[in-house]
Amino acid sequence: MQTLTKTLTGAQLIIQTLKCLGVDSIFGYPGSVVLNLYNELSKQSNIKHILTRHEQAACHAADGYARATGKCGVVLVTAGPGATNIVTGLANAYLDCSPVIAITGQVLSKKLNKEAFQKVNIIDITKSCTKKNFQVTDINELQKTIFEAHRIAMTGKKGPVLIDITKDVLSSTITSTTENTILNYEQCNSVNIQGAVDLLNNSAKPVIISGGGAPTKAVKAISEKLNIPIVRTMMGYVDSDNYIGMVGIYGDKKANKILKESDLIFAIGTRLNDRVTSCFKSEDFCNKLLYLDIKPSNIPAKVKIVGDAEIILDKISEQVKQSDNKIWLEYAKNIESSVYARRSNLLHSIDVINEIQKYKQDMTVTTEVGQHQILAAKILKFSSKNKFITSGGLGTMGFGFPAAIGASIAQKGSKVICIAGDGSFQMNMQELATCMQYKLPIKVFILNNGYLGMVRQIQENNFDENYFATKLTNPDFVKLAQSYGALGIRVEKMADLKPAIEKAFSSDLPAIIDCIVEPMELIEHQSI
Ligand SMILES: Cc1ncc(C[n+]2csc(CCOP(=O)(O)OP(=O)(O)O)c2C)c(N)n1
Ligand SMILES: [Mg+2]
Repeated sequence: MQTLTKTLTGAQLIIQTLKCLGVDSIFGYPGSVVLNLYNELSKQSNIKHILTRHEQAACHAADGYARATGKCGVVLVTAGPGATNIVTGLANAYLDCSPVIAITGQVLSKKLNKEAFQKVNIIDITKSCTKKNFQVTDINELQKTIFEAHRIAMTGKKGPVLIDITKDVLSSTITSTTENTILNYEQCNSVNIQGAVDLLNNSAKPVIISGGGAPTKAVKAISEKLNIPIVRTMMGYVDSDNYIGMVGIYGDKKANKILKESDLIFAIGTRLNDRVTSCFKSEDFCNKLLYLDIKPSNIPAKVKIVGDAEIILDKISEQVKQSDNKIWLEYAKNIESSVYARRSNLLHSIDVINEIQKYKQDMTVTTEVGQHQILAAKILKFSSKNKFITSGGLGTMGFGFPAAIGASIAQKGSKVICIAGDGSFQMNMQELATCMQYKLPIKVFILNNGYLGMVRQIQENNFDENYFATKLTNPDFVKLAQSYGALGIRVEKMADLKPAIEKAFSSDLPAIIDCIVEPMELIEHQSI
């Protein structure tokens, strides 16, 4: 509880309120409309401002910060193009349930109904990719709106909230005696525990699908109590010997196989989007689905529970009988994994990722989007959920590098690895300048196949190898790194890998390791 009794400007009030919410970093990009707030930011040292080189990157960095810390990320941009540049970042955070507060500057309130330079209706634009958005035109609404935005971003299914603030609010003043009563988190509701217990008690071949919203410890506990094999989505993290593999169209064959053979699918903390479900017949899937998530969904299921998975799994665990699924679990564990198909003697992405696994220790890894992302998600092992940061729901090329900036800032400038494709990296490679400015020793491994590989793979399989608009003419990434003052290293064969990784990891500079890999590499793909 904190009481504010000073006369403050809107700009000062925003900073006070964010500070009170525990915000220590803001990712942003200035413009005249928000300069008042920037001026106040410059006068204090509690909140660090990180200037990116593009607003989209600022939003992804705030998102990466949120995923790395579990706290709310904050992005601050100006009106008009500043605001529209964060739309992809908001949609990305929205689909992956990452809590972000976006503050956008807006033209003077008296101009809202007139033609004005840089006026866009960011409220209408972002309605469908934020949990909620607010426009503040009155300083008396400012503080409570920020608290409410934070509460919404951090509560239930987390996600981005936008606050559009008119320029006059930033400079007007308020004498406030506002009390901060922070956060009353929602509890679970509509709980059909008995239905879940009955399904589990009567199942001989259950499987858990663990998604990005599943509580790691509680999933492990119920799986090990009942001998239930666990598969995960790309966003899921599993810490259990009962883990079988990743599920879905780019998943592991064995994980999909046991899902098909199971008699009960217990899906926890996942949206069950088509990346997961489209390799199963809908009725096969839904007829044996027990679905637990914090947000109501319209996917048909035998039993649905809406609420906090941790609390509900504990309740289910208490009531369910010790079951006898040992034979099923052993069967699931012993299904043979598919063999990775090499296409040549050239270096393959899988070689690079396997080598990174040997050296990465406890470093956070982010990825861009494409074949390299799927391979990283399947191969790399982590000590905790927030160590692997990837764009699951939106699949946003250009996310991984700025997300690594957010994660590195969250970890006080620590080394963070970004596994990138040559296509994706070029969507936000200007952020090398941000890494240099804030001395962030991010190590970007570009798996350079000279293609938009994942799309090229679809052309190979479905469009008679017509590689139209997927072949890339790339810059020299080593020279690019060097031009920013970063380290640039090229890897062309297996023997180059180890020395390159050692050199990159022992340096405090940002580094690009340009790994030239087999252009025609394929990743495992499954359909019905
Ligand atoms: C912003 C954006 N544009 C387009 C796509 C469609 N897309 C998905 S993967 C991919 C290719 C990515 O190429 P690259 O980064 O080189 O990765 P690779 O698959 O080669 O490993 C494309 C174009 C996307 N996901 N995001
Ligand atoms: Mg590529």
